[in-house]
Amino acid sequence: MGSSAEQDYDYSFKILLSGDSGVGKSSLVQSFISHFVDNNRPTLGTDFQIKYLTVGGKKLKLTIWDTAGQERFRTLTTSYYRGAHGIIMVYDVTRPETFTHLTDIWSKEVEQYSTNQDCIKILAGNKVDKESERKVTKEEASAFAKAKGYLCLECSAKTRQNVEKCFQDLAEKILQVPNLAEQAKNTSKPQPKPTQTAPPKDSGCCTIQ
Ligand SMILES: Nc1nc2c(ncn2[C@@H]2O[C@H](COP(=O)(O)OP(=O)(O)O)[C@@H](O)[C@H]2O)c(=O)[nH]1
Ligand SMILES: [Mg+2]
Repeated sequence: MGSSAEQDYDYSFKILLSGDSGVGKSSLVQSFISHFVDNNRPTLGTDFQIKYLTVGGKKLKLTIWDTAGQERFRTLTTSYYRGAHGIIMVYDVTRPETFTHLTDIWSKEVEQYSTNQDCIKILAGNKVDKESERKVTKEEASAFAKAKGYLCLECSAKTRQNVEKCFQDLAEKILQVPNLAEQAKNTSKPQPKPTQTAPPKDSGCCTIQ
């Protein structure tokens, strides 16, 4: 995509990921951005990545913030959450404690630090490719999501199952919230160029002699 096309988006959304270390947050972002998950790649100290997406005929610029591993010490703070339009809350379906930490800790932190009260959250149960090791049921996850008003799905960064859908559902829902959509509108989108062209230099037609 060329640079002029990249500015040609209708909305810019800040999306971020929350949840325990090792649940697959960075892998989900990688899987979404580049369709490639390197199992040996450590969590990098990245700040954000950008992906363009068209949803419902609208061109969206997603700025996706991932943690740099500081979630291990539970030190994600206001600056990380500030201005988020959508939050992906990730747990590992094979590790029940990662789900409990979401319900008991991360969801509270998200509520406390989100500056957008209407911010959309999606609960993502990752690693469903390890079905035989599953410890968290779909039912308990969706009951929690329903009680909190979160969207929810299960996914696998490894097989890419529901990865695209996760970001798409989130973006779709953000677009439906007038406050969020308005705030995220691209006000510097280049206007269509006027069709008229300037007369060629020295054409003489308008030159006062
Ligand atoms: N089987 C499986 N492993 C995954 C999946 N997503 C991530 N992993 C692995 O889980 C580990 C932690 O992933 P990472 O993305 O670093 O987690 P983060 O700490 O939440 O960012 C890595 O070894 C990944 O390869 C998945 O969907 N399925
Ligand atoms: Mg990570």
